[in-house]
Amino acid sequence: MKLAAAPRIWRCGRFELALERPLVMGIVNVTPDSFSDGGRYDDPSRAVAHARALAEAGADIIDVGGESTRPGSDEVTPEEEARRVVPVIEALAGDLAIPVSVDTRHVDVARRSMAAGAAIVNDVSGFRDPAMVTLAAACNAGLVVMHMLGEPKTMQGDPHYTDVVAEVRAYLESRAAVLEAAGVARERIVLDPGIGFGKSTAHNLELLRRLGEVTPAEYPVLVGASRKRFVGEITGVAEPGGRLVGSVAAALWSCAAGAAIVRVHDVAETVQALQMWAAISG
Ligand code: HH2
Repeated sequence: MKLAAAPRIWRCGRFELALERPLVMGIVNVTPDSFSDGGRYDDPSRAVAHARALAEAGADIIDVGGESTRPGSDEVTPEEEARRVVPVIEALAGDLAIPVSVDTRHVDVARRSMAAGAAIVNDVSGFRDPAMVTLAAACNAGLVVMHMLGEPKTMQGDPHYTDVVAEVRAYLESRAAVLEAAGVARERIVLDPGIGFGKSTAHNLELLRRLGEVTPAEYPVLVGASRKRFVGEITGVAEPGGRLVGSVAAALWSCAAGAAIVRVHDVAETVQALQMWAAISG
């Protein structure tokens, strides 16, 4: 399955990313409590070193987050979040040749991150906050618009959909329409079904299985399945760091089903798998 009508480029500030092959977004969580790498990179120098290593390993984008949005997590104040991410983004944007993305749902953090050099705003709440829409319209950053049911604190309580694919699609379409009506060019927008954000394992699997139906073909799709709980549920691997192979399998499936970007912790391994997939698929 191919997203034939999707644009061939993603405009992200001063970057124009070609979407001729799937891109790999490497994750850097500058947090004490992220589900898989919390506490490992919460010191700025360790976060910067890790991001550089991911770029070396072949990442096309580095996504920097300062708030865990794992199920049950508490919200972090925008001040604290900015304190975590801004110095890291500044250091990376100054010397990496690839775009740096900020993973935030807070407008002040997005604004300060862009001032520090972030070229992409990745909002797990799908630009629900009208102030985020206004900011998006006033800048030229790339935007990742993700679907999340409710809030991280409660989203895994008992997620319910009549038709998960149709409902996620309707949400993403409506958020993209709001952004475009505010003046955002379509070529800046990427949509993301939000694997694990208010979804059971069955919901995640259905979204991946029917990925081509989850978004309108005009928009590139990003999938973030890396090390997530459903990978653990299916494989029986309790420790997130042990879910590498299952995660790479999910990334490969996603790309074969049309994803333009995969968001992963294990960049080198994902890049290697995608190189083989690309060579075989021609
Ligand atoms: N998943 C997480 C965070 N941000 N952004 C997008 N666009 N898509 C995702 O699937 C996504 C995301 C959760 O993963 P992680 O950052 O590793 O964990 P935590 O939220 O605990 O920091």
